[in-house]
Amino acid sequence: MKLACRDSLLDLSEPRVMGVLNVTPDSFSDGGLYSEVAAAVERGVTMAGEGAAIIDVGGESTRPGAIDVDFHEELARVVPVIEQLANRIAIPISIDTSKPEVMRAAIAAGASLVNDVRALRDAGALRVVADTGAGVCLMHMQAEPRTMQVAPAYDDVVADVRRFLAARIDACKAAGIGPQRICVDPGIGFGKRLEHNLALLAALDRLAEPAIPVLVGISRKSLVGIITDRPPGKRLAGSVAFAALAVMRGAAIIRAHDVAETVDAVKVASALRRVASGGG
Ligand code: 7PJ
Repeated sequence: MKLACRDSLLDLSEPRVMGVLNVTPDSFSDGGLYSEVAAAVERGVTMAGEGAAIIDVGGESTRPGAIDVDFHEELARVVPVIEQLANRIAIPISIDTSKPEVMRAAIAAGASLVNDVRALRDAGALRVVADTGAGVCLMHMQAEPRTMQVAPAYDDVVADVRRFLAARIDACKAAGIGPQRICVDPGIGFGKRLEHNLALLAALDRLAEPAIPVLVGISRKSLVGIITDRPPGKRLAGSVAFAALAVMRGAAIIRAHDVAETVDAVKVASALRRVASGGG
């Protein structure tokens, strides 16, 4: 399996890790630590050295309750980081945004993958990805970050998410974005209770047709906190355990803050998955 991102083809024959690079002052786990450009760039270079296959740069917090960021401010945060990082690392850089203006500027600065928690539903977003040849991660979210954890409800969460992702894949294809450029994500914690998150993780191999890679972000999230009774800074072991299990369930890309540890867990799970699926 491969993911086409502009002029590069990301090899997903082995599962990969996407390193999270927040350049937001209010991200719940990094607390603005990397808000300064130089520090953010160094952090990205470090994650690439630790084995990340993608660096995901985000300038807008999507944590539950987060306030919308003005797009000028988001641009001012992410563009310099992407420009400098693109000169330092050879792996694809993704831009975590829903705003078409930010997507376009980030791609011009060197990003080749759009990671959109709104799955390109904002006006003009499909056009930017279609025009630029960027890859895209289509994520499911119920409601909006400000309200999504108030009362998440589904008839059948797996069927609902699968239907949503299939509709967004169709919208991409209609806009001229080929399936080789698309990966999908169930959006763990985005308008979901613990039981919804667990049902989706148990059904990762049923969320899309087998040729479409599945990306999952579990790192430090509240489901890990609920299960292990740990605050965000103490969720490494729980996050890494989930990463390994998500790979066993078919995940192609794991989005994580703790890259070195997650890379090891993903390698271990991948070795076992190969044997379990008869691949030797
Ligand atoms: C995700 C994301 C995720 C994708 C965030 C956090 C919250 N993008 N952006 N999937 N989560 N594709 O990192 O905890 O799960 S922001």
